[in-house]
Amino acid sequence: MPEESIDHIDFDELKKRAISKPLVEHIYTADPSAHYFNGKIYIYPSHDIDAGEAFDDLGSHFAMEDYHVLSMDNIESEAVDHGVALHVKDVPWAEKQMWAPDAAHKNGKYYLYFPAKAHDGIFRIGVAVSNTPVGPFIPQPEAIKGSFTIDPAVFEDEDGSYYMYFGGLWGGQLQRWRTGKFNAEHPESPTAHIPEDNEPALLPIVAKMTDDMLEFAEEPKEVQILDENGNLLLAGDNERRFFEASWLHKYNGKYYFSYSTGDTHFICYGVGDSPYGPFTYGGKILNPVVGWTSHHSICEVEGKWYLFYHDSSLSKGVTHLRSVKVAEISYREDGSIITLNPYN
Ligand code: FUB
Repeated sequence: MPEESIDHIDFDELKKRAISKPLVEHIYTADPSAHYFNGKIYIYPSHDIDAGEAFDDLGSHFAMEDYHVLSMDNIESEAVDHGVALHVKDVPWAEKQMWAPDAAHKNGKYYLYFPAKAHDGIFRIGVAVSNTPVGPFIPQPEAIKGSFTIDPAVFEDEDGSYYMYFGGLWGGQLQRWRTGKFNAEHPESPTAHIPEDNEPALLPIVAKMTDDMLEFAEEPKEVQILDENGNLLLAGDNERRFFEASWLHKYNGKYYFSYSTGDTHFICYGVGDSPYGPFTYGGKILNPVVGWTSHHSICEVEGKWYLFYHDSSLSKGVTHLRSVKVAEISYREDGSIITLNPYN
C-alpha cells in the first residue's frame, strides 16, 4: 500500500485482517533473509531506526547502523533477538545505510553479506565472517572487489556452488552503472539514468562466489527476466519489472528468481533452468503491504515453504520503521505460486 493512502487506514482493523503478525516488536526489522541452518530458522533482517534523516526518493531516511540476527526453533515459536551482530562503526570501508543483508553457511563458517554506502557515497557490498549463525561477525577490511549497488542475496546450489544476486534502482544506484562505471551526474535525482519506458528494464546482477566466499569468482553479469514471448520486460512495465530485493530459491528442480517491483509495491517471480537465468515472468507472490518498500525471502522449513516479508503496520505506516513477518506460500501443480494478500 503506497504511502499516499495511509491517512485512510484504520490500523486496528488492519491488524485484525493481517495474515501474520510481526515476529518481534521490541525493535523494527525489515528486508528479512531467512535460512534453515542446522535444523533452526535464522533471519537476517535490516534493523530499522529513526535517525532523523529527511525523507527523499533516494531513501536517505533508511539510515540503519547495525544488524541483529533473529532465530526461531520452529515456524510457530517466538523469534529470539541475538543482539548486535555487526555495526557500521566496525566496518572500515562503510560510512552509513546498512541496508538489506543476507547470509550463507559453508564448512562451519557463516558469512553475512551487506550493502552500505562507502565514504565516497557509492553503495558497495561487504562480507563479515563468524563461527556462529548469530555472530558477532568480523568484517573484511574492504568491500567485495567489483561489487556495486544493494540488496545481496546468496543462493547455495545443490552442487555446492554459491551465487550472489544483487541490484536496486533509485537510491540503490543500479541505474548509475549502465556503462560499467559509476555515473555521478544529477546526484539528487533518483530517476536520472533510468531507461525510457519502451527500452528494456534494468536487470539484476549475478556473480558466482569464490570458494572462500569472500569475493566474486567471475565478472558480475545481468540476469534476464523475460515476458511470455521471450522478450525482456520493458522499463515501463512497472508492475512486472525488477526494482530491488533479489532472491533465488529452487523448487522441483526449477530456479525461481523473485524480486520487488519497487514503485508498484509487488513481490514477483520468474522461473528458469539455470541459476544465471533467463527467468520467465511467472506472476505475483505478494500484493502491496503498508509502507513503500516490499522485500522478502523464501525458505523451506520441514517440507513447507514460507515467505518472510515486512510491512509498516506496527509503526502505523512509517515507511522506514518496518516489521518482519512470515506466511506460508503454496504452489499450484504447474509450479506457479499462489499470490498472497497480506491483509484479508
Ligand atoms: O531497507 C532499505 C532498502 O529498502 C532495501 O535495501 C530495499 O530492498 C528496501 O526494502
